[in-house]
Amino acid sequence: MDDRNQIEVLLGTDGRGMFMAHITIASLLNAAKGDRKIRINLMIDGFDEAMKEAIRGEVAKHPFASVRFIEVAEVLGPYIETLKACMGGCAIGSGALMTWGRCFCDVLLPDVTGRLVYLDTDTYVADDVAKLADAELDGKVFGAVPESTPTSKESWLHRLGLADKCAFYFCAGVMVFDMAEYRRLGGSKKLMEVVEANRDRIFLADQDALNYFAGGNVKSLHPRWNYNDGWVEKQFRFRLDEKDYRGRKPSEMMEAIFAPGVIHYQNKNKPWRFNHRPEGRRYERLMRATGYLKGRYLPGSGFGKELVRSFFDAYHWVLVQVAKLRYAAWSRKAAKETDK
Ligand SMILES: [Mn+2]
Repeated sequence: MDDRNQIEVLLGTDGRGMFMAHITIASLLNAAKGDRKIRINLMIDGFDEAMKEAIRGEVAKHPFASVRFIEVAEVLGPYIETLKACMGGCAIGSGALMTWGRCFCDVLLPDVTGRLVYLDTDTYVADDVAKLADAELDGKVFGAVPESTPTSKESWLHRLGLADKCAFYFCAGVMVFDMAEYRRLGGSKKLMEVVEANRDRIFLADQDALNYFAGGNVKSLHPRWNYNDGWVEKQFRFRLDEKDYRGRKPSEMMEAIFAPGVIHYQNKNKPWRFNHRPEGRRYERLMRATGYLKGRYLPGSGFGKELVRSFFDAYHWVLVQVAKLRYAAWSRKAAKETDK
């Protein structure tokens, strides 16, 4: 295997959120084809040796994978007050500032010069990350999926004053960086200048900052790479022959529903606690496999609740089948139209 072909992945967590990073990493390595080396670059803060050992143990199950730990406190330190001031729209938990680490990847990972895949730790990777790392970027600095945002005057682009400049506002939870391009455009140094200049408007932390920095220089990736499981229920709000639904192609949203590449648990209902979200089961299975769920039930659940959840599972399964049928009907219609 050739090192130049190595896939570089970046995640970040503090000690408290460590199990989430572990599960994202496990899902990613399980879904990888394994014909390319993968290096996990894990930004950490407040990690003890046992936590590192658990992550190393997971990675060691896969001969193609390696991991290195990167302390971020020192790099973020000089900017902490500025960064805190830009988080009005975020819940500040213990690890909230960690997400800023991705902006400093040019400094933190000096040896990464090609592509870098960034993943939030509230994700589950369901397909080979190589496909994401190799996504066509058309010379843009980032690849990312448009965020579901109102298309009206209240849109997030309007909030930031970017509406004339950008075709869409992207979600920074799953990103592909072109590192050479990021450095050429000034990287984290330039990004912090942008943050200083716009700090009254920056509300959603580094996601707003990255949208400012890019200013439209972003390739829109297929939505299956940042799949929100709520779409399976929202599918009836759009017709497949429409060009656009909140910045995305409806037909591609359907493809994401039945073949997600990265599931992003963006809603407030997270899969490590009991709820009725559609894509919780595979997360729960991996929690068991990695040893983070030992009892019979998720926290907050019990026999009766699990029974109700089974009905929701059946309902969600039906919704996925409906999505497949709608998509097949649309494909047939589209094929007929091209024949004419
Ligand atoms: Mn997230």
